[in-house]
Amino acid sequence: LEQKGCVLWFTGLSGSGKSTVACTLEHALLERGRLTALLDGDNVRHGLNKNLGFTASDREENIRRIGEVGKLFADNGVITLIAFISPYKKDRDAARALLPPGKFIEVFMKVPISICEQRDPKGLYKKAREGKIKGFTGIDDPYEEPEAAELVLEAVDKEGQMVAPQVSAAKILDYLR
Ligand code: GGZ
Repeated sequence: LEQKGCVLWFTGLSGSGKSTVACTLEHALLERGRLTALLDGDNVRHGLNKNLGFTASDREENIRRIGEVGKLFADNGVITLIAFISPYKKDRDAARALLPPGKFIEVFMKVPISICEQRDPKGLYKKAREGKIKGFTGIDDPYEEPEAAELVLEAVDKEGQMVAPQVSAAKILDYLR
């Protein structure tokens, strides 16, 4: 039996569409009979990592644990979709180093902060601008862009149209093939 486990590591600002694209891709993979898992803030920060906040060292520990969990899933043959801001390059690279070459696929959701802020689905950018949230990524906390991501997905196409999650998911599927 072929083992197809890997980690698809989505990185990008809050509101860049990481979870949305990961969820769309997961559905497409399930339709194709693949074994998948999806880790994101909604299922990890409320459980495994509920003792962690958003300081630099807590974000580092958040990503370290998620990287280790991703390795466990991937080693067990699961296509593991991981969607966290993961703002620090060194932390993403440490997660990458846990896996054999080719088994860690970094997907950079390259969305300008202006678009993330317009979307603001949870009103968090507004709160950050008002100073009600301190240390918000992209406002008063860093985001280090990937320099060598396997995939770079942009929010707007060459005609200036928003890219649908299905289109981004299809690009990742092509890459996996
Ligand atoms: C960034 C924050 C913060 C701060 C709460 N900075 O849009 P969301 O709500 O659902 O995604 C954000 C999520 C980020 O958690 P991650 O685990 O992905 O971050 S990291 O990888 O940096 O550890 C946002 C919400 O949590 N959130 N406070 N200060 N995002």
